[in-house]
Amino acid sequence: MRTQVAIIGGGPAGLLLSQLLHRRGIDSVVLERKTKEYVLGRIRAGVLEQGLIRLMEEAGCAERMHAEGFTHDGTQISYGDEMFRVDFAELTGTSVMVYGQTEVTRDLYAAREAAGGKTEFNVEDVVIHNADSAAPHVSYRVGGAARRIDCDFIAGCDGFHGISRQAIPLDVRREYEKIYPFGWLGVLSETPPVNHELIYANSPRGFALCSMRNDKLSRYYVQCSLSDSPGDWTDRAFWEELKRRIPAAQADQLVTGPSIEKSIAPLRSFVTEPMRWGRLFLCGDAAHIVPPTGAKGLNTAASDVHYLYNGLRDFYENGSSRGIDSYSENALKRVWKVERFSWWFSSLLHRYPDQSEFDLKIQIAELEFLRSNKAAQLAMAENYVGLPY
Ligand code: FAS
Ligand code: PHB
Repeated sequence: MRTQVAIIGGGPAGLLLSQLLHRRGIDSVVLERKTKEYVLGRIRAGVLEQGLIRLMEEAGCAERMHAEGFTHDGTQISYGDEMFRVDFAELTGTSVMVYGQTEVTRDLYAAREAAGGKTEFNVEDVVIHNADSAAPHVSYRVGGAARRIDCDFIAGCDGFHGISRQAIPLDVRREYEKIYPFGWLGVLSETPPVNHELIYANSPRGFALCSMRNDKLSRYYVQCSLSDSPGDWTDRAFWEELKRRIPAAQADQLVTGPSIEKSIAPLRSFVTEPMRWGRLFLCGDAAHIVPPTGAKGLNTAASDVHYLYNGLRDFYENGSSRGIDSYSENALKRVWKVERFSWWFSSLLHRYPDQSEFDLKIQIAELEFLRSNKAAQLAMAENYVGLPY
């Protein structure tokens, strides 16, 4: 088989890139290790930046998002029984959208299918060949049969546990990592959200987050030990712990119910450099990971796609390699700013085992400063709604 762009990974990064390229008449094939149902079954991000919203519009996939998504003009931040609001709309003139990653991915799959896009599921043994040549190819197996795709370019959109990053030689690749000493236990429940906006909660017992997917489907998280597993937490234990970590007024309003999904995500900051090697370009979690505190994982996959899509367009439409040659540098400039914000917001809200009494005082002082200072709120809001591409 031959295509212009071979895309490894059928998550949001790979699908969005494939759909955008298709809209410009550029051919791609998506290789996905799992089934579509498995990909759609993963419960992940919930907040979209304006940049991703605009890309979904450009991809022709934004109708349901605009119909069912919720615009959020601000967020609540609580510490103990104190709570204050950061007003994104007033400070930045823009907002974010609450619309689950599952739905973004569902819309992208629907668009690819409607366009007759080629996605191979259940692929195995994907190997990247000759990425540092003008004639790269990808080999893989599906249903036991060996396959090969000859292409002009390869987009590694296969997430943190994919194979693309490893295709960049160790003497070329630099990796930067910070592992956080805790995880997030997440619960999805068919209950009305406790608040119409998100609540990011700092409490002496640890971080909590009150989020949602719609007015009948809530998403909650509590910081948990890395040694925990979802089975260690009954629904009752989760709800009782969540109530201890949010202000009493909200805890009293909390509607609990059976969990329909319960999972634990470890937290890490991770960046690999460069994000390009020859004709191979890394996108999304394949190149970088952030703690989910700042809701940046999915949104930074989107900004990578923006840079790569426009670079490939420039190559095919104008014969210019300027966009693909500057891809890694441009993407990494924004990635590191997102890493900084996600690290800062995580440091502000979580309890760390090695925190001293002084550290805890500084954390509260930082929260009080954010509460009282418009410049501090503007800096937080500009990062949260999404830095410019
Ligand atoms: P993805 O990991 O979504 O997709 C990669 C795809 O490649 C997968 O479908 C995988 O099956 C496939 N793949 C892997 N290896 C392959 C191979 N060898 N061959 C073919 N296909 C292969 N972000 C937030 O903003 N908020 C959150 O709350 C949040 N929660 C998260 C919870 C968890 C458990 C995880 C892991 C991530 C979470 N994230 C969150 C981050 C997440 O949303 C990612 O940023 C987002 O999925 C990135 O999209 P992709 O880069 O497409 O990677
Ligand atoms: C979510 O709704 O899953 C969510 C929202 C905001 C975050 C992280 C996760 O920062």
